[in-house]
Amino acid sequence: MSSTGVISEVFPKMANVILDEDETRKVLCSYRRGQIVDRDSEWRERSPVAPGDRVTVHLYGSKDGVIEEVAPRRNFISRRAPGREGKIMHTIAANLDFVVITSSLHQPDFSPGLVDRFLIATTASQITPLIVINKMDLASPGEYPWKLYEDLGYRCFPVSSSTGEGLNALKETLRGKTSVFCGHSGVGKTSMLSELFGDSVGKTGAVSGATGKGKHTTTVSKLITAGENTRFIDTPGIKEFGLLHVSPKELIQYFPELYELQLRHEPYEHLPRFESYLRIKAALESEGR
Ligand SMILES: Nc1nc2c(ncn2[C@@H]2O[C@H](COP(=O)(O)OP(=O)(O)OP(=O)(O)O)[C@@H](O)[C@H]2O)c(=O)[nH]1
Ligand SMILES: [Mg+2]
Repeated sequence: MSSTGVISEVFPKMANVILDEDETRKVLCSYRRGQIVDRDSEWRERSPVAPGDRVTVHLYGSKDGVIEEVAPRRNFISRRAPGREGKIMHTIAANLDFVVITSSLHQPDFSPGLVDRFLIATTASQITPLIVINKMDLASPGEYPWKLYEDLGYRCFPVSSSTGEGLNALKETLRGKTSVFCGHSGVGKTSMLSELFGDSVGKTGAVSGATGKGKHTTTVSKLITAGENTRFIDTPGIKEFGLLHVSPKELIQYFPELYELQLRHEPYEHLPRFESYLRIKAALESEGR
């Protein structure tokens, strides 16, 4: 018997699929590499399916099946697969309305470098980014490191999973949409999702007192349905976001405020994101791009 559904979690050679006909039913399905066409001429997929992929499955009994077909993606967000040689890409999630770039104000400190890399990737894949700054309960008066992004027109949500501050506005925005929550380990992605949608999300873990970094508590990305067509994907904290398809020469176009001045032959070195632009450019150059 064939059914349709959405990929929830991906393991080596297997994936959990949530069935359309009954969202409470998860089926563990096998997949084969060969059955999925290459989506990119330059980069090979680390895994043929990603959370959010729409699939047709053949069911064996009530709990097992095999993936027969993967539907073309509306969009997807990918990065260079970490720890792999060659042009291997890791698709974080597919068929998205929002990429929620999740950071914390402290523990760990707000990281504009990672925000900028995600903004480049969401621009390239034409997915709307939302910037969330969690742990606002740790703020000193007047702390406002995300102002720069608000001034550039991005939607920012300062929140606290601990006190609940700001969560209603975020929840309203996510209603009826599919969103992936990405960011460093320990910023509070799983805590926030549990506050927003209930306790079924997963384990949370303390940030190391010694390094101020998270301990990679979430280990596998997971799509969860939260009713009213609301879906979200919790992901493991990432250390780095290696960009695909962006050359050092084109990079400035992803910093529109710098690019605009460059086109007018005006100086732009004084703008806040100039340093970040230079750092990412140097990284791309060192990768030989
Ligand atoms: N002070 C404060 N701590 C928070 C807040 N939200 C989460 N935390 C704490 O931050 C730590 C990390 O939270 P997690 O939800 O596990 O973080 P994560 O982003 O899911 O981490 P990974 O799964 O490793 O990627 C936990 O000890 C939480 O209790 C907050 O709003 N304020
Ligand atoms: Mg987590």
